[in-house]
Amino acid sequence: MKRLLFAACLALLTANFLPAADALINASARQALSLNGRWHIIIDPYDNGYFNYRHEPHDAAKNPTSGYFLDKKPATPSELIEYDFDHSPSLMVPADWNSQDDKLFYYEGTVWYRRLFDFTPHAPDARQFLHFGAANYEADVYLNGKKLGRHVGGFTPFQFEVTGKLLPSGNSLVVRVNNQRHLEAVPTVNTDWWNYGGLTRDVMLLEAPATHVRDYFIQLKSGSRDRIAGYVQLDGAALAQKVKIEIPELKISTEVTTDTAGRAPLDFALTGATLWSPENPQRYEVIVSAGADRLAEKIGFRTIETRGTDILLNGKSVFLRGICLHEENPLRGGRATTPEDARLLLGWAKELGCNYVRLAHYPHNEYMARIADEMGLLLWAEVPVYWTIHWDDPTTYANAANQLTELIARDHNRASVIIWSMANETPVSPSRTTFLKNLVVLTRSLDSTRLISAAMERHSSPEDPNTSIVEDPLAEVTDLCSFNQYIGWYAGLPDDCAKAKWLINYNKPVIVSEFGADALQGMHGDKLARFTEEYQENLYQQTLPMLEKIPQLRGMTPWILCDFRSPRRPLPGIQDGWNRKGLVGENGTKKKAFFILRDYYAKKAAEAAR
Ligand code: GCB
Repeated sequence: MKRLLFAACLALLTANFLPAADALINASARQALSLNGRWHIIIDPYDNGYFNYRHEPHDAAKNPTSGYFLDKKPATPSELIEYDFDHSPSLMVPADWNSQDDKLFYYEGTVWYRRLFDFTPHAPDARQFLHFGAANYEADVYLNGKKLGRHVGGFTPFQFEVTGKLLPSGNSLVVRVNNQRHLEAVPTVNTDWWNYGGLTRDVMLLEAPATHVRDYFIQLKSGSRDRIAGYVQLDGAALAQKVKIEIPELKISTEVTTDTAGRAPLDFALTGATLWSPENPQRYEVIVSAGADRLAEKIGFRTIETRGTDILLNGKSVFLRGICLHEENPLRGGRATTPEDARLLLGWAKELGCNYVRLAHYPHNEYMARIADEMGLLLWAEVPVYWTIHWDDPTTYANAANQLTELIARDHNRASVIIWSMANETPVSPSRTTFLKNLVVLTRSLDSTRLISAAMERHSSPEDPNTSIVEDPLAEVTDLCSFNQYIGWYAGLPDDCAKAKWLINYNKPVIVSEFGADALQGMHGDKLARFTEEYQENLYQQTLPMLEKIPQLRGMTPWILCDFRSPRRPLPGIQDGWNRKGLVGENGTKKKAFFILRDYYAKKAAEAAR
């Protein structure tokens, strides 16, 4: 009974996080009016535009006052309105606010954004959707003075249908974005990255035919190298109709009929395809059409599975030569938002000899996965279930489940994405394990074609401090055994690596999801002098052979490609608000350890080619 109640409660709470994963798939292929560019803003630290002076939300208050920042024009000259978007400053979208204005560098609170636009429909019966790539962390969206809804979660897309609500000219779109941290949120208050706020990803007004393709899942069937399995999902009035899927280069054309809910399973032969791999990231144009709607994009096909302690890519054992990444452009200092940012970061990973990247610690923008598809990089994608989440709070679970669902919905056609990660360094307890196991069940129900993991932890054996044990009940249900370890930085000195022994009793592939040391680029000294490039180099030199002693080792993602901003790192003259574990410094210069890892990966690649 208790369980039933919990489930019912969860269903209700999940409903509160709507829209969950109902954003249009392949949004960038749609007819779109870009709303990127300059938006007028009002900085509102007391949330004056949202709450009245009794601290009731205006949304709910009986007597709304003039504080409601909805771009209202005074009806009479004497009407009191205490804000004015037209004469307020502006910020660029997409971008974080912190790196655009010194005043906003440490800001955590509300900023109101306003954008005016005109609109002419392209087809008389078309439907329109306001689509946000992401807003960190909470967004309340208003069009022409009316609330469209709210979205919670800083890194995944959401949209609102606005059909019939648009004017030919002078539409006013107002968004309240709030990036305050909360204990019960996902992530919680405590992280090791910058809490960039704002409309951090593209904003678009999308148009789609009255009945259109909302979603499709077109990937190789789990365990098969020549059959596609998946589904198409329509949205609109004519839900039951024919949908065509074509892959012209392979001369594939197949038709399915959707049911009255607009859904049809897909199951057809993929003959003659070259499978996608990092060495040959072959993609094919896939066209999905239904009535007046036609969507196209390039999709790669590959399989990923485990057998014993091996990871098999297209049936062949693969070693994951990886690196961790934050979604930040160090050269500019701010959130990475553009295709150029993605190419810069993934380009450095390629130079390092990587075939794999861990996108830490939250969903990165969609360009990352699309460009990884194109460049041939395998990906680990993650949700911000980080450190000490409120495991017993059903709203926290609903929030995490919603963010995970939205991430999977957005990227489930990307060949590059091979791993969904549930969490990072979470302290083992019964309620934490239940929480994460529930996320695993959810993920398997949404996508049976990819591997599931989480960055877990190791601890030292009470009998022998040099023996590291990895033991976590979560590892019983994940496909990989992944863990972070910092021997030589947070635990002991690099020389300790030589004495290290491992006790990992899982017959699964092991991925070391983090190791590293801080080094200020250009700071030199003894190999035991903290924060020097030599210390970091020494740590890499000692760590790599230590990890090779793990028989199940099938990959690694050292921490981290680039230095990144973090308020946890105040050491003056060295950190200055940056986590310095990057292999590339804040100015783009490579540190000595970069070349140690590059040489190791060159050796691993040569071994694999033999
Ligand atoms: C970790 C965390 C990562 C931190 C890193 C560090 O274990 O997963 O988010 O930034 O260590 O530098 O301490």
